[in-house]
Amino acid sequence: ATDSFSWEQYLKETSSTPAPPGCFRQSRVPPSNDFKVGMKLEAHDPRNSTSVCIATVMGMTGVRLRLRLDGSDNSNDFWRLVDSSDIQPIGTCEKNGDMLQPPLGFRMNASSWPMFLLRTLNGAEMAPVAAFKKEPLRPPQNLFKPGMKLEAVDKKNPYLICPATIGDVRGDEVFVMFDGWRGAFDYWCKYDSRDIFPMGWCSLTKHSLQPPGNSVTLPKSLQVLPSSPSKPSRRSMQSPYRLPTPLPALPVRKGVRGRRPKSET
Ligand code: MLY
Repeated sequence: ATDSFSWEQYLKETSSTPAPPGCFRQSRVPPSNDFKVGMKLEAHDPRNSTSVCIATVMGMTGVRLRLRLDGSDNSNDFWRLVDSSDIQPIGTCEKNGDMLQPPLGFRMNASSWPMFLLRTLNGAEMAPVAAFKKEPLRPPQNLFKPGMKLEAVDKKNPYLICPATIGDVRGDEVFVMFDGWRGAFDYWCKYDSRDIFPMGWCSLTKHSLQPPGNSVTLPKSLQVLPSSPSKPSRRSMQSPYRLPTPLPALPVRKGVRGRRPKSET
């Protein structure tokens, strides 16, 4: 179902328009991904952004890297773009006169950090300097408007990028609503967030794009009958968005679900 989603058709079905590329802090021409699984680099600890740690590329999808901080457990992996300013070549920290830090939740005794670091870096494959791309500039202002469509990282499942809609705009922030998921995954973020992309980004960068969810409240006449009478499974929540008839455009209500978190990154 993942590859059956077509923006062209979906925009027609929802009579909507995409957010122009100039709204986003993303390169017009996506960078290349020159990293390899296993390479090491320096990364800001997402849970403690002032400290720079050693990270290993555990995997990648498109131009996004799945990273794990060395000395951390395997349940705190995070994703960064190859042109993120949160990552840098090994040696950068030292060049700046700083010290590499153990990650928050370092699994060993703090006193074993210097030796752990030495062993971690000894013989490690370091990501080449050329693999790190310059972070694009932020657009000078928030140009998003409610109703615009985009592709956005699902922060609860950060390996997923999904079709989304701008639900609201307040100052420097936008409310990202995930199409077909009834608000369960929506969030506020800064307009220059690196987690939001113009329509077509996934296809350009060979990242998979999830189809919209099917959790829209439809008139009875349009509802798809479940093939078996069993209770809906988690799996069925992910079924393709395809519906028997083109959907009427869903009204974009300004300020819906407008709970603002204390802070967002
Ligand atoms: N395991 C999750 C996956 C939901 C993903 C939603 N994203 C794509 C907005 C679930 O079924 O709840």
